[in-house]
Amino acid sequence: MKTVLITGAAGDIGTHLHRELAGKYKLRLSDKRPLKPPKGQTFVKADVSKMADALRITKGVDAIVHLGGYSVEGPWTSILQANIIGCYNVFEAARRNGVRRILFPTSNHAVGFYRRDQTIDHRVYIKPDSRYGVSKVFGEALGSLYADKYGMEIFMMRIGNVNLRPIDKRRLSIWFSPRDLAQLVSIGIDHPDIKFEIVYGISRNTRAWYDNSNAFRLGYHPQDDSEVYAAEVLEREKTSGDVIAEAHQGGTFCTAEDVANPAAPTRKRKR
Ligand code: 15L
Repeated sequence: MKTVLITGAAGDIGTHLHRELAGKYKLRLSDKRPLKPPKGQTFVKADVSKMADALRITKGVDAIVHLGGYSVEGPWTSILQANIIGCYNVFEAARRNGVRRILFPTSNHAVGFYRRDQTIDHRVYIKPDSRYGVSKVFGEALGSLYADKYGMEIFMMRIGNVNLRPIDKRRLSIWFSPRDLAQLVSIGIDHPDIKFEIVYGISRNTRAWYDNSNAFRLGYHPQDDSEVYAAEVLEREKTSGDVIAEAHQGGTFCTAEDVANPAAPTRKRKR
């Protein structure tokens, strides 16, 4: 059984992922927040913005799913620390420890300034919609470098929105159910022929803005479609009056300086 490190395991995506992958891999969970690991999984507390921590947690694993980071638009210092320095440390620690395979959750916000009437595939030029989106593009570029220069195997998932159900109109296009997430991550871990791939992390949504043929080529067969929830979602939907947000795939990330941080919902943040 492969040993897989999941960083950011206490976050939203991490929680869905380690529940879905339980029993399939030997999971080593890591986060800077405390986490009680489910039976059969281990937990190591670590802050990957420190290289020593990154080196410690990446030792002896077969693959890394690097979810740890600042997950929305926000202050540059937080993004720099978590998504630029932290991301570099994980890739570099993996290289030094001889770990070949890294799965990186880049984001729909790396390409969020494409319009909603456009269909894009994995080859389009990047169009980040936020500082956060730029930090995800940094991760994509770093992955490309580590694949070409060091022969590492890098699987980039431009993730939409992971949730039990799609929460609004925009998310009908980018919803990613937990079981489809687990399937795509398993392909990223187990596919024998990964050098550097970009795929979209979404379910088989009727309203998708992505041509996800690269994921399908690698064997992805998503089971869920947000359309099942469309009527109830659209009934609740109110227009925000933000024409830029509503015209572009990245939504409010295209205009907001700060998007509510699910990891710290009550804390006041300094700029
Ligand atoms: C993301 O990249 C974020 O990490 C997540 O919190 C959501 O905001 C998601 O995008 C989204 O676009 O819904």
